[in-house]
Amino acid sequence: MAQTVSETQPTAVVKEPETISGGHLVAKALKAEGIDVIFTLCGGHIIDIYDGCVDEGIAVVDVRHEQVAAHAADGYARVTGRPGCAVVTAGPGTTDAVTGVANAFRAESPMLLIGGQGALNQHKMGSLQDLPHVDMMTPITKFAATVPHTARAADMVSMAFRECYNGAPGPSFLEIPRDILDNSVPVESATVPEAGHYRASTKSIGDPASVEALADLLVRAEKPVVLLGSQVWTSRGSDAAIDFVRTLDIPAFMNGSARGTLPPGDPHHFHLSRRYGFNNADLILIVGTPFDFRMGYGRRLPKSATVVQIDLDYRTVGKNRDIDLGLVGDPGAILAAVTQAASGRLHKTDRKAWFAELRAEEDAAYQKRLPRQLSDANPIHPLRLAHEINEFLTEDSIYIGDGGDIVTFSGGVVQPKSPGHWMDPGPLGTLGVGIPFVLAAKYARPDKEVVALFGDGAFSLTGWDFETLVRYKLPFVGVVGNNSSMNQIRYGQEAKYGKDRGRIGNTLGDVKYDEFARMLGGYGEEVRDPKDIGPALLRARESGLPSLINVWVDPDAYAPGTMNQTMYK
Ligand SMILES: Cc1ncc(C[n+]2csc(CCOP(=O)(O)OP(=O)(O)O)c2C)c(N)n1
Repeated sequence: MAQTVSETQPTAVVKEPETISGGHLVAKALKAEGIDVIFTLCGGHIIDIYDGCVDEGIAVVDVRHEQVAAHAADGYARVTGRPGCAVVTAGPGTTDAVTGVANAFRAESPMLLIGGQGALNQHKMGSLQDLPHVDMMTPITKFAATVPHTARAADMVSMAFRECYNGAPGPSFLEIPRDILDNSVPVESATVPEAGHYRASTKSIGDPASVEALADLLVRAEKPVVLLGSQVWTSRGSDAAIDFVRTLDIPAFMNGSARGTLPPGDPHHFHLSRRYGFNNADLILIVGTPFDFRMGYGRRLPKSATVVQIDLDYRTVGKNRDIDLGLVGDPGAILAAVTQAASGRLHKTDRKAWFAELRAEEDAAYQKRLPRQLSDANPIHPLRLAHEINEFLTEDSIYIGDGGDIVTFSGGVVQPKSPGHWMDPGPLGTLGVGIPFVLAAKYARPDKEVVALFGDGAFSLTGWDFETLVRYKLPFVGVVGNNSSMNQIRYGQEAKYGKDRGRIGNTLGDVKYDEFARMLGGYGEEVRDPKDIGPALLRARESGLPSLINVWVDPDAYAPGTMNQTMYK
């Protein structure tokens, strides 16, 4: 039998180098970061990343608007403590995501937005969807860059994540041209940073002398108060904060994401007496929240009090209001160090009168509001709606507020029962975060119940992604406080220009959001009588579906914050 050439003459085998594409390198770096899901809306520029995600076991959750993808990445970071990731196409995909990135920037939420771009060999030639994305993103991110070579794709993804944690956390942006994702390079030429090996793990307490100085101030103080801000939750310092207020016996107020650090009813939890507390305290400790509009830029703090500020960001400490002591570092680590430095040196009984004074203020404010909270009025008073939602929440309910006046009302009444169970846009005040935050929260924590209150205006901005919740089988209890208008703005217009000229650009149709929910495959009910709110919420919970309870609320009831226009002061 004739022998073939290969059998008779062994030839040298030239082994082709193993190669990997840019899209697959990106996915490997995402995996190393612990990303298990990307939020996205598809486009031809980014398909190679999807293919990489398939190999790495990263879920691809597709939404109906890129703003939703970016807000979901922000929300995912808030809920998990790990950065979120959104992937969008070039041009309009990236511009659509700008608001989500901007919101994460002001809220100090770590996330990576990856945007597509035209191929490098068509650079500035007018390719489809070409825009100067990096220039656009630079002012609203901690880091924005283009990936210039396929071999750098993974390394630069890891770099972008590292940059998210420089000081106070925030978003990064990477633009990756189409050919960079499509091309392949030899595996050995491309660095893929190893999980857990490309950034520091330090949680800094800053200067130990400042920790001692703060401990001394707190031991000596007779009427101290502490305001726990969002960074307490972002840096996962809740346990340290709880230990701090209990060991040092300090009344605590909470704002933003730190709401729920202590549960309502806890002896150290105060809520309605903040103004009184600040006005009468001898020591005010501000932790992880800036002196921005929510704090009246610090101007409302009395000159007589000693003011101490702790923040992750050096630039925030002492900004807008002079302070007596400033500490830069990780809020949880600093609070733990201060607790240790001060413990055993306190005379708790000395503060009994101060606690009693604050509690009396708190109770008086609550009693004053209670009749409206329990109002049987028809149309429904927004405070009654907030009251019913508060009664409905359990320790496992993550509460999301997305709206104007209706959410301002609820902020005073709705109390999350556990740390990290409160989500609002943060200081950018972005309407439309609600549905994306529901998506992120329920996807990340299927064991939790998610409850969201929307203004009808706010819901309309991103409401189509209710369909995404149906598609991914993510049940939640949604409530639309429907006043057929953008009331928070309407109030200011009517107050300034009168009833006739004040209804410009702020009225909405009488939309039945319950029907909208049913049309998309969810659960929906309409409520006009206050006594029906509670049972409707229970039925929504039991439906096991994404739901919207459309509650018609009184369009002529306004929150005090709206009437005083405090957000502009
Ligand atoms: C994206 C965005 N657009 C506009 C605004 C300005 N704004 C603040 S409150 C508000 C009205 C919101 O109306 P709705 O959600 O129905 O709540 P309501 O005030 O009626 O209770 C508007 C338009 C904003 N904060 N965010």
